[in-house]
Amino acid sequence: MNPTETKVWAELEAHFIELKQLTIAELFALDPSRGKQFAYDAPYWHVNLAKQRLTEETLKLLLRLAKEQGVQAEARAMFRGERINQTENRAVLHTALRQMGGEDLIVEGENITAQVRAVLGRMEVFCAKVHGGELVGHTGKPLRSVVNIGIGGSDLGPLMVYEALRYYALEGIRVEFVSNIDATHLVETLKGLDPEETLFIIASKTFTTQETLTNARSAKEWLLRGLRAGEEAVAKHFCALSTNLEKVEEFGIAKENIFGFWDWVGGRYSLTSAIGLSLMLGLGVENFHALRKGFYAMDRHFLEAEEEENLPLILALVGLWNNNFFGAESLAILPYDQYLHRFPAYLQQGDMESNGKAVDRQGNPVRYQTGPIIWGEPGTNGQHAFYQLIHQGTKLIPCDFIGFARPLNPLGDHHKKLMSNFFAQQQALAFGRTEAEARAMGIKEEVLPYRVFSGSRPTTCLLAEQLTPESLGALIALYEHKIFCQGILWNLDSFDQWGVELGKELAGQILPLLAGGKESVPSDSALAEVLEYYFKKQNHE
Ligand code: G6Q
Repeated sequence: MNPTETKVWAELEAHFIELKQLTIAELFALDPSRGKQFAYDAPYWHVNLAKQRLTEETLKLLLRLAKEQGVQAEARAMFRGERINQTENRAVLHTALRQMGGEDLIVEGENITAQVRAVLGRMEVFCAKVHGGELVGHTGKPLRSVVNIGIGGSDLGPLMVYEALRYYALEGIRVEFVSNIDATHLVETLKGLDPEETLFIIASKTFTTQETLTNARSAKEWLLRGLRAGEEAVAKHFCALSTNLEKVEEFGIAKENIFGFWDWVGGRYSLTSAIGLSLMLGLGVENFHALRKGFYAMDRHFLEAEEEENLPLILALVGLWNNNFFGAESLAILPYDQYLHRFPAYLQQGDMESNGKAVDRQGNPVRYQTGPIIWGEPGTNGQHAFYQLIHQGTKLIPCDFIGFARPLNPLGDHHKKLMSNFFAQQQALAFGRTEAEARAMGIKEEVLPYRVFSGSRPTTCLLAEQLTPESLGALIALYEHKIFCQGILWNLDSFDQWGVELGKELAGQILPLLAGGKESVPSDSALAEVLEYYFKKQNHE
């Protein structure tokens, strides 16, 4: 059912009309204890929602919405392996990838847990051989550089986690990521790498993605040229992560170097599958499992916690409240930790590819807002750039502030200063600065209007003890399940991505034009016009 058709929707609308009159400052004045009231604990994470524009009544109504939409029943269906990805007729089982206890999961007669365990086992053996120097390159040298070639879901997850957990990276092995079809990415990455010591991981679920295959072929040429070797060297320097074993073998990758996964793993949810091989190689087997442990802890919380305490569900409802009632179009993700610098980009895919949809699960166009625009950068950098618009612009931008109590690099008072900014920004956004306060500070009348801050800009505070593989895994799972809940609340299929497929088709149509191999007329006059310029400049005219 669409959310707007639920019984509680009209009540939410009526409640909103009343609540929107109140600023966050007024909400605190009405109930000074709200700081405690809206605090939540989930594995590894403590979250405070008191600086959101809501009351207990809001959450009560929103939880009724979740009930009417059957969010928890749908969650159980996902964990059980029902085919909830309707448009692709697939199960959605990324949670099975990190299952660390309990009974084996059997779906449609297949032991999913055993399959996952088998691939993880092969990955571990492979990593042990690389780390121990047993697996060597064509010339007998140990493999010290790993280049993961993939894009989208086969890149962003491992790249984000590798950056986030760099502190824990193994010494003596470096991991690089190449995704863009722009040759610059590959060329710049390969500079300084020694082909004798380089292992390429070709990560592609379908093994048909233009960018990845083009980069893989060029990497192969670079390797064979560098080694002055023939195709036989490929077996020692290439492995593949894919569901399409046939296509991988066609590429020439040895069978024992192929790590499979399954159609029930969505690209953007795949980092704990074989797609995480670069992580296991770069961070070590133990850290990879610690990451899975964090995921698993949040999975259990999501599955078992009561609705009122269920953090992914609560975050989803608050997001919907800002999106569908306050009309917020975006959500800023602001990690106060430099290691998390790719986290907003990773979430951009996770959220926008999942819930950037305008057709409901019955195939009808939706008449309400769905997924928000996700963006962000680490703090405090963003404070010196785009926060101006969040503080004083015309748009309402809810923000998630993500921080840690203990730094990984305790240097002087850096962390105290970092975190004082973290807390201060949330306070400033909530309470702003009134005219009277500005005047009392001695601000001159002529600039007073510019020095006033309306406040009442909603923020969520997410805190963990320290950035560890476990807390990172839990954080990712928290957002994954939040996205899932919102998909159900908005009645969307969060697990297809036909927009991505369209891009893949269109690039294939224009390529022959650019390659000059085909006499074909561009289908629109703007394209014809820019192509004229493009070809002229290619010929230095
Ligand atoms: C993710 C999307 C998309 C996909 C890439 C790469 O959920 O489906 O980002 O991961 O297009 O696809 P392959 O892994 O098949 O190369």
